[in-house]
Amino acid sequence: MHRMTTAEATVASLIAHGISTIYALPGVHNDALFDALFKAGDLIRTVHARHEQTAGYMALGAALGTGKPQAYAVVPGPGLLNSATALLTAYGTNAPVLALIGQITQSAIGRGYGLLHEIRDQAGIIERLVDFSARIRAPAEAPGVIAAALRAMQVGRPGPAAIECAMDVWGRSAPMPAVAPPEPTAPARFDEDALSEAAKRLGSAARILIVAGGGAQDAAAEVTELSQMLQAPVLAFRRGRGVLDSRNPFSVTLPLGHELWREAEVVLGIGTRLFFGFQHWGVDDDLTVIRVDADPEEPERFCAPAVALIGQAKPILRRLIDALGRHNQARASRREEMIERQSKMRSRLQKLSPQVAFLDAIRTELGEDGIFVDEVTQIGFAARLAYPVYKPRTFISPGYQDALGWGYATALGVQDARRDVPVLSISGDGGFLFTGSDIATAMRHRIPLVCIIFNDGAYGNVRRIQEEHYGNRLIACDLSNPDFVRFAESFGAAAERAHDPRQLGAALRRAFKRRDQPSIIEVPVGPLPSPWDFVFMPRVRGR
Ligand SMILES: Cc1ncc(C[n+]2csc(CCOP(=O)(O)OP(=O)(O)O)c2C)c(N)n1
Ligand SMILES: [Mg+2]
Repeated sequence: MHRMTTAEATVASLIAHGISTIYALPGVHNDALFDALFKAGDLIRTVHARHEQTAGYMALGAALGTGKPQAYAVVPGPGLLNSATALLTAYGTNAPVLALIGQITQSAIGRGYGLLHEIRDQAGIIERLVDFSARIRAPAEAPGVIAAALRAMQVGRPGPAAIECAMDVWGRSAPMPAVAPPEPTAPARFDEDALSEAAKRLGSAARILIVAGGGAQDAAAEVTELSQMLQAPVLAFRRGRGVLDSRNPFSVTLPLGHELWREAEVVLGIGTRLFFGFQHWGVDDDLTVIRVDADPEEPERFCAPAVALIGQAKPILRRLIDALGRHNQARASRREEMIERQSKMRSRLQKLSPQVAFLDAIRTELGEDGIFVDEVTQIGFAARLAYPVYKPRTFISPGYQDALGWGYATALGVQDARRDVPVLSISGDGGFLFTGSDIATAMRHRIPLVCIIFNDGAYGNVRRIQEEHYGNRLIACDLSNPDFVRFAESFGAAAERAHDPRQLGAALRRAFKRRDQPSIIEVPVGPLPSPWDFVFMPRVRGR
């Protein structure tokens, strides 16, 4: 036994669980925590940002880029609320992000004194944002609370957790045993009956569509094998992109997925909500739905599936593949059919050719392992439909929150955690300035992120909707912007302007060579063609 403060025990527990970086913004409530981080030396890095939103998003980006738990620390009240969008997006993307949040002194909590950063019912607020939340009330509680949070973040449906600790409790000390390493998780149990039922139904069905979501990112090899065995195309929209390599003709995005949904006898959803199918495209009695999901509640949400396999996708699919060896019928190749349909779809997507030309330049320069971080902007919308993704976790997308401004900050976290590969962030002029001031963070921590700002001088998406659907009554959509090149240069970043896809390619080549400093490329654009016909498509089944 030796004496440790709550903060020291917390930091030791985080380290024991493999957390090696804290994204952070300090303040008086967390002084003892930061002192413990200082004392931990090289065992844990502290990466401070210029806004709590960025600290939260960086932890989110690091989690999505690595698939491993990540943490951030902020002050209570304003610090928590500033980071709340990142927590919300972590929840929506099932990302294992741990928020460490300060609190006013323990005895004052709930009394309404109006202390610095006091917020009414902080525990209640965080409880609604995440599935696991707790307060550390004494030094001896720290290892147990951290372990429980890390477990909750990874077992079942993954997701964020939040822990608060009062400013006086962080510094309180007590004799403590050495922090124990995390307990190994119990091996998964399989529902053998459900597995063989799924294998039988899949094995005897002719036209199968696999839909991959974010929960399939760690099962790329298994999904690829299943697709081949079943001659089944694999549909992904945002978070499942890259599970099946886009160079495989069976890898499809939304518009071709819409056609295949109409034709399918069986849909196999893997780590996906099947949102577009259920909400937009429809179901009927001729469609058998089979679900693989870590969350036992998810498969029943929209409509009851024929079979639900609950657990991590990778081991379940491995077992399913084994079982299919006994049940799968002989199948004619659909390869030629898929090649032809892909080529027709590419011609249809030429409607978005201005966006696709920029995406082609990006794809060429980013290289095989480079990571693309999506944003809520015209090029992002087109990327979800037409950007070829080669590997899992190389297309990082915000999922259903689609929170404008997530891009640059999240990409900083992706690049910080994945220093081994180039990372590209795209933003519109609108989204970029949410966190563009964190070029300072990229400079401070030498994060070599490359960001392209597609500048149309507007919240372009909003503007086009007002033009097309509201009689051109334009309101709150035109923007005054800084000179983005001079803006970036004023931080010391490398910056240039590119006017067409060829110039963009050359600028990217220069930027990806700079491995010790961030780069910004501004691309001035005019209005771009609407992607929405390829996203919101009519019902094709049922009523
Ligand atoms: C947090 C948040 N606020 C508002 C919106 C609504 N919204 C969606 S797209 C958009 C405009 C985006 O503008 P910009 O980043 O310049 O991209 P562009 O459409 O011009 O390419 C807005 C305001 C949103 N998605 N998220
Ligand atoms: Mg814009």
